[in-house]
Amino acid sequence: MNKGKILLFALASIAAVSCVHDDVNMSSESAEVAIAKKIINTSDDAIGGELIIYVDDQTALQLEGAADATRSGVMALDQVVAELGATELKPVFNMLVNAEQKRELNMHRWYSVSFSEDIDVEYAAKTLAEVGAVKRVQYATRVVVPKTNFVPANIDAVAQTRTENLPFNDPQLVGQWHYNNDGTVNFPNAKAGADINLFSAWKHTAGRPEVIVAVVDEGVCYTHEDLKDSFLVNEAELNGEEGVDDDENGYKDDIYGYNFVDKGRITWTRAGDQGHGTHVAGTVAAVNNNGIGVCGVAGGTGKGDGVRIISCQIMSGGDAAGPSATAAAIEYAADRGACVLQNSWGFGAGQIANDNMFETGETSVEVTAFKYFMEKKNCEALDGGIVIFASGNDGKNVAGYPAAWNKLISVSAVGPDGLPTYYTNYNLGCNVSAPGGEYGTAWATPGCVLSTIPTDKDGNKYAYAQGTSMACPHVSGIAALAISYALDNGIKLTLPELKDIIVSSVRNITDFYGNMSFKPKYAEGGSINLANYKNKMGTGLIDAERVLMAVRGTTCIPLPVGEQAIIDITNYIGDGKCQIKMLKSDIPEEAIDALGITDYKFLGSKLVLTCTKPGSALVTLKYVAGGTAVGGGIITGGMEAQQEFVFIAREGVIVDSGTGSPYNPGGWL
Ligand SMILES: [Ca+2]
Ligand SMILES: [Ca+2]
Ligand SMILES: [Ca+2]
Repeated sequence: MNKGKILLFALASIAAVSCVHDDVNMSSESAEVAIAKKIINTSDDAIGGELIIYVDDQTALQLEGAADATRSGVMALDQVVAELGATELKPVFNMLVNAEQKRELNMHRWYSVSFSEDIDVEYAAKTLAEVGAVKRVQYATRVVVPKTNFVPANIDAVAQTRTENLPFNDPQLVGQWHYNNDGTVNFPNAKAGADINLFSAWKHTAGRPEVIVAVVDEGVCYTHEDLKDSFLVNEAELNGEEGVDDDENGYKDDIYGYNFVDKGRITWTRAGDQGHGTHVAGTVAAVNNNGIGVCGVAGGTGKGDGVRIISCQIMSGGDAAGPSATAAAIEYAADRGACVLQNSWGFGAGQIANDNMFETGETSVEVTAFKYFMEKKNCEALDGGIVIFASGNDGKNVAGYPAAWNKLISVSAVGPDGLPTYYTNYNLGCNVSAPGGEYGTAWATPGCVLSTIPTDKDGNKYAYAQGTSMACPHVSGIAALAISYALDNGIKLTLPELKDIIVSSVRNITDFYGNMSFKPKYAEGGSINLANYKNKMGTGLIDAERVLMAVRGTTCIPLPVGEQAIIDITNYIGDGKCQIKMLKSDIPEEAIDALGITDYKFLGSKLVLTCTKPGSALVTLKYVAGGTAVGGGIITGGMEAQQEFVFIAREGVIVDSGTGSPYNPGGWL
């Protein structure tokens, strides 16, 4: 039967049953408007054969008690469902787990309606919206599966001149410039410091297994040699029966996560699978210091102490899940205990115009799922879940959705030169930057992000890739480190506090574009105009150690290596003008060793010192608050006070986006 025939048939049916529609008493014009307002998104890019509806509470209750899954007992709805020949009317969310909290968020009111793909989906949406019990109708718009070129890593072929001691023994860590860039990576104008400053962050923590990161992506290869020990394993399913939901959580055999596209086990070997999820997961949680492969941002120290991941598979064989399955994947992440949601996926930039359109009266099925994730407290150190997104690879001055939504952190990408990558989205809706890597035609691939892939036909298990998809898991890993560090120190963070810490713990990159106006598009020819990106790469380049020190409440003082530095404490205490005198403090031996500090002395409000090697150290500085001497005895004077700082010495780029730094060494170009 062709589409036209079905349409005509359905129109005739509606005319016959219109007396039961609730909107029948309205004027036809206002009824049209009311119906249109119920419809979320547009049919552009929507798939046929599925719509998502949000019903009123009474109907939801009736549906829950209904014996037939396509019968609500609400006559108007049942008639439309029958007209559409719906094969399935099923709840989007899983009320078997944590039902009470889900009811408060009205999650029980979302249903997915499946019907023949021959039926015109716009017509079906309008017909459902005409039913009074249906409060919203959402098109099943699919996200764009990111197309990524993965180039197998052959570490021997990579021209690495790096010789400094690395913190862990993983052989390919030397190629992971994005963690700690000493400027030797084979990339034009590579800049030391264009990285997430991870090595010194690892001195504070490298993760904790209580912190669960959900990787919403393609399936993650759970047999990978450098990832298999990083999974949160569902023991009941691991030791249970095939085809049985052993832990009664609504999902059969969800040992390492769940495949929301094919409804079953995680997969990564279907034709069309790229390895995208495995690459992203490796950046978060490849096992550190195991003598194998690469490192992950929060991959521990080799003692089984890294963060744990679960795979929430929303892409398979080049297909993306629709919104109901995506929403269920996000819900599943929360129900399995995740407190970080890693998302390198989304709609194309501009496909959804603004926050109002995305939230649509605060109710779309994805928004409902995100709200649940953000509200669910899964970790003692954080009162909700943090959601991190890639800003998208459209090269546009706006992030795609969901990344652009103001409740989520979205990540833009810089290259090994610290400059924006040609593909990254920037400006509107972009919150923070991280290394995403960049291909070049002239020098192979070492400027890309190096991580894990499922074993390819040639036996490669590691690959380079570029994209905001690759930048995003750096921030997810850092969020996981922040939560781990808070757990270590008995600190409890609220979700807004953690978001504030992440977007404010950055180094300023765009002041250092120098006189360079254009940057070549190394991979595709042409160039990008850097003026368009100035101050528009979110707040700046995220810095892992600064994130941890912000969790601790300790101010960072950036210092150069190999030249004398003057720290004026009034830049950090007071407004830069107040009367503060430093007191002689002993700089701890540890700090002197870590930074190779020589010739330090206190002069008025200033500490003068020279760091001879890169590193970081905690230092407590003492000062007089009020007057120029401490009061006591026959002296009326100030009070002795002290504050802890962390000194961070880096070679090359040391850029402080705060107002505190008196240093402006080097510059970028
Ligand atoms: Ca299960
Ligand atoms: Ca099972
Ligand atoms: Ca490793």
